[in-house]
Amino acid sequence: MLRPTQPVSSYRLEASHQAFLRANKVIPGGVNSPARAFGAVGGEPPFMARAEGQYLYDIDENQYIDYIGSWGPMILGHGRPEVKRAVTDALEFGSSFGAPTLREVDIAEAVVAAVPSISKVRFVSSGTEAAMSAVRLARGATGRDKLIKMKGHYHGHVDALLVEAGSAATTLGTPNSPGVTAGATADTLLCEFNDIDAVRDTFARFPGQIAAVLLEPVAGNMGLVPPRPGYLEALREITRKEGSILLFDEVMTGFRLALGGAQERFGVTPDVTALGKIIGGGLPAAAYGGSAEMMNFVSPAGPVYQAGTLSGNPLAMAAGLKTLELLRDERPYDRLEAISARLEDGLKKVASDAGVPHVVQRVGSMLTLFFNDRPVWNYTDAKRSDTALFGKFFWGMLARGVYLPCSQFEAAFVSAVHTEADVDHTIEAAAEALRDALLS
Ligand code: KE4
Repeated sequence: MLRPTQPVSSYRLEASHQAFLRANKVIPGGVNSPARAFGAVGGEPPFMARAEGQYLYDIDENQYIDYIGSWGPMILGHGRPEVKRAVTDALEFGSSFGAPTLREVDIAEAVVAAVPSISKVRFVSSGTEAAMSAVRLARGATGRDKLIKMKGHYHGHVDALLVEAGSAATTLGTPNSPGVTAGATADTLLCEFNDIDAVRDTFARFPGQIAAVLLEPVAGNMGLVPPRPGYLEALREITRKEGSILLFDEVMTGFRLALGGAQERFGVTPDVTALGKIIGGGLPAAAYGGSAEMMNFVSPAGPVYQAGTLSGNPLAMAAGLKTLELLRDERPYDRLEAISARLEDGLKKVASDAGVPHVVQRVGSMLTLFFNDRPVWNYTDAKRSDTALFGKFFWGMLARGVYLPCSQFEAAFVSAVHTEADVDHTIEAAAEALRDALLS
């Protein structure tokens, strides 16, 4: 249950502060991923002690309604008993073998049944690996070197894709990270998302040289930015005509926007799909897949090399398979739509009543409140947002027990166990937090 939140003035992060000091002595920035570092909002992150359902509890025993959900995986909420049991049962047989197991086949068959573009799938351990391997596959299958990437889209931290990347790469203002060599990105061509002419022009400039167009079909890493009507269809048509691979990075949208992901929701079928987050049910797992013909280029069936010690890890497969089975059987998508729409409407009303420039953008259970005076269709639009106001608003929400994504350039995630009462609390907190933010 949601506890009554304490007065904002009594919100404390003492234990977390001490933990952060300790962590900074032995971990860069005190975190194992910059997205958690609060770089975009200032201050220090709470250290979490435990999570249950839609709630997080930090080591100062503050309770939060969780709109991060581990950045996407926890669509069923934290600690779903069937998922926990699947992991503990699997653990009885061993945690890793370095040899094939039936669990990997079981979940591969579940992915093939769910995702329209996939007849064969390879599991890896992170979304970065999935996107990186999918790009290598596209280049290996076509014999072409160039790759079109969208500005503000994030595909993990592989060198070739850390170019005007979104998520924390944008938040921390380091879209082109030191250590990424010019050679590593020489074949990466950038287009604005939702600008189909830019894609056509790029193909005209590099005829026969572009292996793939890589994108998040619904962008979540510059805040939530949907595709313009017809944009995905046009990309499909252009890539087919040009003999280029359409590569959907559905690490975030896969199994979230529909069981079959954005490609099911929008009815556009890519050639290769990268998956992650939900597919591991909260444990480290990701994957990439496509037609049998395409995937048979991947070693050892074909020449494109890719490998991984913990790929298809039995515990992660158990958590992922149970999660996919529950999503398949329970189909929470209508409920996710309804509860997320309630949140969207409430945030719109709060921002309108406060008279602050804003736009709330949502697809399914992913949404972003942009402090921006016009719709956000691409990276240039997103970067016009009032990130200072967002930072103040974020802390006001945190102190009122609502954990939003700690950056204007991230999407919030609603789970199947968020309730109307949680949303109503969130909206009440938002009205107060925005009032205070505008006064400070
Ligand atoms: P990982 O390597 O973090 O598992 O996945 C990389 C990735 C690939 N593709 C998309 C569309 C993604 O959103 C991600 C990772 N998303 C970020 C959140 N914006 C993960 C959070 C983090 O970096 O800590």
